[in-house]
Amino acid sequence: NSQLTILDSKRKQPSDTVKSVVDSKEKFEEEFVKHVETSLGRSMYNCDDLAAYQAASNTIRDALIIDWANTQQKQTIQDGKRVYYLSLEFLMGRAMDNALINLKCENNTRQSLNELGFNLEDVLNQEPDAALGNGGLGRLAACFVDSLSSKNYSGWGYGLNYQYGIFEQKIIDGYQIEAPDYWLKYSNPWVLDRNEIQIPVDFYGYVYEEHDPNTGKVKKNWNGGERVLAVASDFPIPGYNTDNTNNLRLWNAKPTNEFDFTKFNAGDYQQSVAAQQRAESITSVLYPNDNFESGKELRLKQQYFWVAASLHDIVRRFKKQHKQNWKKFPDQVAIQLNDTHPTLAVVELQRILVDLEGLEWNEAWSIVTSVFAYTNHTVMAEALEKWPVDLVGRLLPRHLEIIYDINFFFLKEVERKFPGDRDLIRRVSIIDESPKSVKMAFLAIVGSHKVNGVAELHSELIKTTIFKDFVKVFGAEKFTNVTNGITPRRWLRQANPKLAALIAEKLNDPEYDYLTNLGKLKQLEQFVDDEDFLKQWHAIKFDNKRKLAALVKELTDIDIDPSVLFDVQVKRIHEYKRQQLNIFAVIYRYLHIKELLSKGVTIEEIKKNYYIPKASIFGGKAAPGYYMAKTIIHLINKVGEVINADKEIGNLLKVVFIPDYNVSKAEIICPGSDLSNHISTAGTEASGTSNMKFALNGGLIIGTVDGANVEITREIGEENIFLFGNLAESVEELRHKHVFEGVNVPETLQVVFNAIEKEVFGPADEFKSLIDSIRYHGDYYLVTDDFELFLDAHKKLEKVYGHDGGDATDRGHLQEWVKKSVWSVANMGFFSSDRCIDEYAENIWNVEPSNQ
Ligand code: B1H
Ligand code: IMP
Repeated sequence: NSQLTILDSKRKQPSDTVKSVVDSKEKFEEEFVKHVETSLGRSMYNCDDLAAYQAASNTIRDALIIDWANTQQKQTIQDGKRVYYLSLEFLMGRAMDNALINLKCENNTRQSLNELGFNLEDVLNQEPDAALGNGGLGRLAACFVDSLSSKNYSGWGYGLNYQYGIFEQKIIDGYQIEAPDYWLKYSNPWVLDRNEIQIPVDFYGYVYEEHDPNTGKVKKNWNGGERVLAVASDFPIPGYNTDNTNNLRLWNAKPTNEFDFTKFNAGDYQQSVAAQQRAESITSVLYPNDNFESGKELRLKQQYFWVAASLHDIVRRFKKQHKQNWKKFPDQVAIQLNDTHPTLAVVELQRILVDLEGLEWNEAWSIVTSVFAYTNHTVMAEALEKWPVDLVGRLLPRHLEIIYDINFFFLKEVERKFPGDRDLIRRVSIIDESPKSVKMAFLAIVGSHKVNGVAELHSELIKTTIFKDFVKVFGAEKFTNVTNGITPRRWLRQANPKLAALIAEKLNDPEYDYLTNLGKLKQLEQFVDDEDFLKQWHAIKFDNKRKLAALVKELTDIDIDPSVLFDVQVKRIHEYKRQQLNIFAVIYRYLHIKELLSKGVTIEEIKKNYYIPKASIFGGKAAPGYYMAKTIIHLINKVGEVINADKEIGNLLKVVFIPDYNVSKAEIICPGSDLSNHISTAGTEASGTSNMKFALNGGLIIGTVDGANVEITREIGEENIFLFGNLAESVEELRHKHVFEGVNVPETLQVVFNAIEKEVFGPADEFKSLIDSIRYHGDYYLVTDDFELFLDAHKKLEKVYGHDGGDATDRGHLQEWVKKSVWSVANMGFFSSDRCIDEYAENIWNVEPSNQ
């Protein structure tokens, strides 16, 4: 370590010039102008908002890079255990606003930009979202890297740098149309391209045996047939209130420079260039499926490319300091598998240790299983990865052999523990016999020392359903729970600056330390009877609703009145998430209102005795190949067209579909909702994380007893959430009943189906499959069973919102609602992703934060 000591003494200290840009306006302005004139090659006279965004980002980034380099050096010198979070998705959203907040230089930057003639919000709005993820799973990874940095852990993320993120959703004639998201149109100031970090990754080829004369043993070798280079792009991840700045390393696929002589000799230059170009296709596009596996060869290629490059990098870093002292590897490295997508890493590490480093199988395997841990995010059958044996064998011939060996030794162990239980052995086998395929979740369990679900209910469910046999084999201790969380820096401070400021003031916490100690929110309880405070709280919510209304107007040209109840459901469109239940209830409400009006009941009487005015706000993307989800989007839009054009209805009811829901829109939508829907069929939503985002911003929840709703209820109290619906334990029986006794469509829902079939919302065939799936195909998601319970829950909550049945535009009566809102926020501390990371660190990774 003497070399390290020398390095340490020589390492650059944060240079005053760069570091001071975050502290001094003069310095910021100087650096900004320098970037405009040199990095961008423009003059201040033709500097538009986009150029200002780039120059400001470059300025802030320079400061960040110094922290980043120091953190890496410090971590290297401290030589502690590092955590690696392997995720095929990182849904980061925008970087600049987040950096300003974590570096605590928002005010200075705002003022500097003002002095230079720019408005901070306009500048921030120039940044495209980094949308390298589908939904919850990818955003969770983004919250986790924020917490790893903010809580002073040494933890890196590894993923892919897709050229195209999740598609841009356009709504045309009420249909979803997908447009490519080429997010790297302009150079990205937040990335450092590490062109010097190049790792060769092989595919295809063949395995051959070699006799080692020294040991007398037969050694397996893999000769790859196609080589691609993995080149690193690094994204610095600033922590809040700390210099600790970790790294998110995303790989790009590039062609090798190695020349294909066979093709050259054949005189086929064009062909050989085409083959080179193909290499880049590996990281060109994110697969746009949420909770669904399409099983495409290119997807498997992405997975191997990514895990091979990441492991090579991790092993290289280890060897740099510990040579081949492999016994130490599990003390230095913890790797978390975000779902089964990186499961090949288990096989790759075993291959590295046995084939390349010459370890004995058992020694290698015990290292492998101490290093890995696996997080399961779903129990839905269509999302569980199974790769055809043929495909794996062709793409990765040596890996398939190793998978078979892993399975062989595992099943031998099962046989030893449960002699003669042939059926158990068949059930837990990693290889499915028909069709012959590799069950990735089983491989991940066998290759890990811990398996966790993402909310209590979900973690219990995996133990009693899909992984039941593995509890028997490995014991229940191998299975654990880490309930998901969200980062309060982005989801409170950044999304809702006014509420964050009010909280800081009430907590007497001018430095906003509560953002890394979210349990402090509890102190808000003491203000729940303070009239002035409630008024301030409500005024902030109203202001946020105004902002949301402005966004809706800008994107859809629909006017919604900020004084009505904003009833929001934004998330990926999926039958299990049940946007159809929500829109059917909206239709029912509309039809009922129309009926009342036709009987001479006045709008005022309806508001008083039946329905308070509300706007139903939807948003979310459907996977491009998911017909039913697209049908739901179409129905929502068609219903909106009819209701919004109905002059009689006025502001009593509006329906909007916000196109292209993404992270930066969520930052406006979450603070602007009164009520949000988390209404999945019980037992299907593993956790949900937007439920937490809405509640942390003072919105109330209507939800089923599913995922993290259960723990949110426990924390905030059941009087502060509107729960309804059948419970997870009844689902199987109800499904069974639907199939064998038929589906019973309640009268209320029948009215809705009739209206759709009478073409009130346009051609009926468009929606036929949706109705048929319920009426004739077993209503798998229990829409019929929960429909009236959903209507009842609405009646209850509208009483609270409307209180004495009065007009909701009178804000005085909202007090009961506002109190629930305060009460919820005060008890949301548990759902900080900082708490998740601490739990992973203690129970799974066995690492401690460094004392910064
Ligand atoms: C979640 C996925 C998912 N669970 C496969 N599973 C994918 C599965 O591209 N694929 O193949 C993509 C995504 N995503 C979500 O994870 C759960 O549905 C949520 O309930 C949970 O909150 C989230 C984070 O744990
Ligand atoms: P890696 O861990 O080898 O990938 O290094 C990541 C980054 O941290 C490098 O680009 C270096 O800038 C920095 N770094 C890592 N180890 C050392 C060290 O021992 N001395 C100085 N810088 C280091």
